[in-house]
Amino acid sequence: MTETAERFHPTKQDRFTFGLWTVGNRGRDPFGAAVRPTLPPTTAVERLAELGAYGVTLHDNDLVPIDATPGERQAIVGDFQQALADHDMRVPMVTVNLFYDPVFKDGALTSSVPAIRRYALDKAKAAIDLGHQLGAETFVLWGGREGSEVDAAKNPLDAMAWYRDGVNALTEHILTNRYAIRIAMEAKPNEPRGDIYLATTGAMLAFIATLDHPEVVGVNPEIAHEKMAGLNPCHSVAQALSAGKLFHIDLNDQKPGRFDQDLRFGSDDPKGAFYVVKLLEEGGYEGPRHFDAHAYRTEDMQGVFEFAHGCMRTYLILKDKVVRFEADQEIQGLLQSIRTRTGNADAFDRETWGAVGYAYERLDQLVMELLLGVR
Ligand code: GCO
Ligand code: MN
Ligand code: MN
Repeated sequence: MTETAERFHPTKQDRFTFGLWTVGNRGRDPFGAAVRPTLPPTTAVERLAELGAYGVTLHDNDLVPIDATPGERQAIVGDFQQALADHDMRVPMVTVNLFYDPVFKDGALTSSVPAIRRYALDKAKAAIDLGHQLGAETFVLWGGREGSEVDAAKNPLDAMAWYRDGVNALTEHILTNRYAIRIAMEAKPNEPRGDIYLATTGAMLAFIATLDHPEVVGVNPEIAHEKMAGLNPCHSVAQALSAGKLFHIDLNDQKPGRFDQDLRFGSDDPKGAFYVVKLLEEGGYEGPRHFDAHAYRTEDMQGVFEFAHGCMRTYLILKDKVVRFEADQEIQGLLQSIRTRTGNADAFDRETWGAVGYAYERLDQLVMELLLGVR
């Protein structure tokens, strides 16, 4: 290994995790078929462990098919647990698939059909049970189909009430069973629905305050989803952190204003990724660094693991840049002088402060040079 490779080599202490669906993504899109073979969950565990990951996360149906019998389920989960033990891998988060099966085409917890809402709730409870069995501390709830194209079809006030009832029932389930699990709600503005309810992390935070047990519910912001909404992910993550609600995070990248790209972490906007890493490392976030992204459709399986390795390496390189940022005398001096530029608060002079230059051009250029590796 070269010196740089060793320096940015992921280890268990870094707590990097990947969804089974990320490295398992077969490159299917609305215009083309799968380009890669199915990746068995046990192989994903093995390969990610080799790369230095801490664990994997999963939807119920990434592991257990939706139509599995109880016996089949037991065998599959047993084999999977064996693979986890063999490779010293954890499952810190599980989630539920309430979007793939045709039954959910007009929503799951917000379906206007009571029987579908009940089915969705039972499926989510079973996924929470699976999470408990696998030792997960977080249950992510992403309402991919909770939305609409036709607002005449469903009163959004009813949808909010059904959504609230659903999440309340899930917290009841967790509390009654005394599970050490918290729910993390994930927002997305659109895709697969024309519009998804509670479109941003900020909207989720406001919704959580209306629940029966808000203390058990936080958020799982995703970089790409905030960007799809035209927002600054760092600010969304900061709002969640400062509310004590950053229970989990989905790291990836995205060009704003496009379809859901799920790009390798930091690959589109390294500077934006730097500020997210800075926030996580300095803001007291203790959860796993979870990647929810996938390899380009051009890649074979080697490219998939190149992608996974790249996510972790970029995180570690940016983490190193955070240390350099704090140690950089010119950057720190500039920050200090910006704050104290013209004397004390007692002699406050409005016009002087109005005329002052903040030197942010210099500051930003210094950060650019730090990130580009010439500082
Ligand atoms: C997406 C979402 C999903 C969720 C996952 C967890 O845009 O498809 O980000 O990947 O994170 O389903 O519930
Ligand atoms: Mn996600
Ligand atoms: Mn996503």
